[in-house]
Amino acid sequence: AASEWGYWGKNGPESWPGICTTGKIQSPIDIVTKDAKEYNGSSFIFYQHNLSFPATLDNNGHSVGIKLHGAPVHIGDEKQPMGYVLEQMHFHWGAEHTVDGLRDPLELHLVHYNPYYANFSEAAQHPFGIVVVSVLFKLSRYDNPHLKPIVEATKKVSCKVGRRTAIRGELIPSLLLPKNRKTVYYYIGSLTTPGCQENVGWFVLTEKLTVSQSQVNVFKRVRGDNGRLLYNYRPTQKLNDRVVLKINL
Ligand code: B30
Ligand code: ZN
Repeated sequence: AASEWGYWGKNGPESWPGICTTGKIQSPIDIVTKDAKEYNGSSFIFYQHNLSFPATLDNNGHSVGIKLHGAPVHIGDEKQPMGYVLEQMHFHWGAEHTVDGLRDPLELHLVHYNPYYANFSEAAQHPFGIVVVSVLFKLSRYDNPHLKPIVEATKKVSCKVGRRTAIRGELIPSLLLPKNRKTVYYYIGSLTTPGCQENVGWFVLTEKLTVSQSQVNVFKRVRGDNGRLLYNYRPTQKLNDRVVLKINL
């Protein structure tokens, strides 16, 4: 059960090793910008992200997760036109990836799987079955209007694990992505929660969006498996032999 792990105390990340792969390519990491190797990639494309979708938001006990309903949204490139299908999106308050040691207040994960596999869980058992696109949010004095329906939905599910609500109106994924989707940090890592399966492709977009402190505070009031979920980021993991690429797609 999800309640066997958490982000602090006796269920915190130090106690995950029994339930989490303890390999040498774990996530998240600190991205050291001066060490990122510049690279010209093949075109990487977001499909259907400008469409609008009915969406629901769940309190899953360790985050709030968003599911889109309808035609699959996916990403791909010339080599893999079939691409990766968006499974779900969720937030970490306290960003998981730090950049030059600095932690932003919020990070959005768009979790995709390779449709060669039957489903997400199956894909997670195979190298490159999963690709996560990550968007960092820096603190601003102003609310991010595009986060408003998500923040409102979060208030509705915050009292209890397992609650689900519809997101008001429809959700347009591209409004949760920065304008520049062409410059990204790329590295090979893992899922950031138990079982921490490895060989996950990570694309951390270099351009950030914004969020206000009062919007972040709504996330901090979510009740998780072990009381109020004040933060839900895993500490950064060792880079070991890995290289972070800065790709111009
Ligand atoms: S992440 O993007 O690396 N933070 C999962 C997906 C993405 C990441 C981490 C984990 C995942 O799907 N884990 C297993 C399934 N989860 C479903 C879920 O939506 O969040 C079920 C569970 O724990 O029992 Cu959590
Ligand atoms: Zn995540």
